[in-house]
Amino acid sequence: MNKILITGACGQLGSELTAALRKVQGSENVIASDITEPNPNLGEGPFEYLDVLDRTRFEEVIENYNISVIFHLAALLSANAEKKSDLAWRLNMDGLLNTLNIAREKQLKKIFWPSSIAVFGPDAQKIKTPQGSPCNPTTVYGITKVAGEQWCAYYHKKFGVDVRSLRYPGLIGYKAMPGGGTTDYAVDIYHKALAVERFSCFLEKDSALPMMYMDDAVKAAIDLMQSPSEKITIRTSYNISAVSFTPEQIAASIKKRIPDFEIEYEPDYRQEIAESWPDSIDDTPARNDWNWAPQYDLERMTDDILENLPALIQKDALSP
Ligand code: AKB
Repeated sequence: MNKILITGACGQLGSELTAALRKVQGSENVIASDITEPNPNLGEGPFEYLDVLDRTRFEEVIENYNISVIFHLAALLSANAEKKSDLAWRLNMDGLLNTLNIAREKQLKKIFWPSSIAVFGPDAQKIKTPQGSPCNPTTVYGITKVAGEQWCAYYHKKFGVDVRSLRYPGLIGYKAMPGGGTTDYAVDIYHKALAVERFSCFLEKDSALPMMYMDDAVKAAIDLMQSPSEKITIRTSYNISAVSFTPEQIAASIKKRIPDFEIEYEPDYRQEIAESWPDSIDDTPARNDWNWAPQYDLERMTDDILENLPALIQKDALSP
C-alpha cells in the first residue's frame, strides 16, 4: 500500500480529498499536513505540521512515514495572490520545486499538483477553451500556474518524475470553505441563502466561469492518479470541465428552492480577474486519455448542497 502525503490538507480541496483518500487507502496510509490546526473534515488519521517551504522538515516527514505519493496542494489562490504577490510566487513556486526535487531525489512513485483555468488569459479562446489555447495570464496566480505546469513537464521529461496535474475550474463544496479565490462567491452564496441573508456578490451578474462540484474534483484527482502512466499524454496539466454558470444563474437555481433568496451585485477587483478567464473549457484530451466525465450539473449540485449543508451548519452551531 502506498503511503500518501497531502500538503495543504486543511484547505477546501485538501479536506475533502484527504477524507476520500482515507476511505479508499485506509486512514493510517494518508498523512495530512498543513500549517494550521487539523479540521474535523479530514477524518481520523495522522496529521503533521508542515510548511512546504521548509525543505528539511518536508524531507523529514517523507522519511518518517516512508511516503511514496504526494498530493501537493499548498498554494495561494488568485485573489490573495494579487494582494501578496511575493508570497504567492514563493509559496506556489518554491513549494512545488521542493516537492519535485524531493520526488526526484527520493524516487517517489507519483505526484499530483493542481493547476487552474487561471493559466489562460484574455487572448485565449473564451468559450470552450481548448487544451492548447495560449497560456498568457494577466494574474499573479496564473503566472505561478503556467510556470508550475512547465516545471512539471520538465521534471517528467528530464528526470522521469511521474507528476500529474489538472487545470481545475472554480471548486464548489459545502464541507470546507475556500479562501482567497475569485470563484469563492459560488460557495458563500449557499451559506447566505440558508442563513436567509441577502447575498452581495463580488462579480457582475453575467460573469460566466467554469466551475466544478467537489465530488467531481476529488474523483478527477483520484482517477488521474490511478491511470496507467502510458495513458497520460499531457504532462503540463489537463483541462477538465464540468459546468459553467454566471452568478445570476446560480442565484436562480437557489431561488427555485428558496424563493425568498435575494442577491445584489457589487463587483470589486475580482471582476477583472474573472474577466481574464475563460467562460467554459473544452476537456477532450482528459475524456479521451483517462475517461474523465463529470457527474454533477448546476441543478444536481444545488440539490446536494441544500440537502446536506443545513445539518453541517447545525452540527457546527452545537459544537463547543
Ligand atoms: C480561484 O478562484 O483562484 C481558484 C481557481 C479558479 O483556481 N478557485
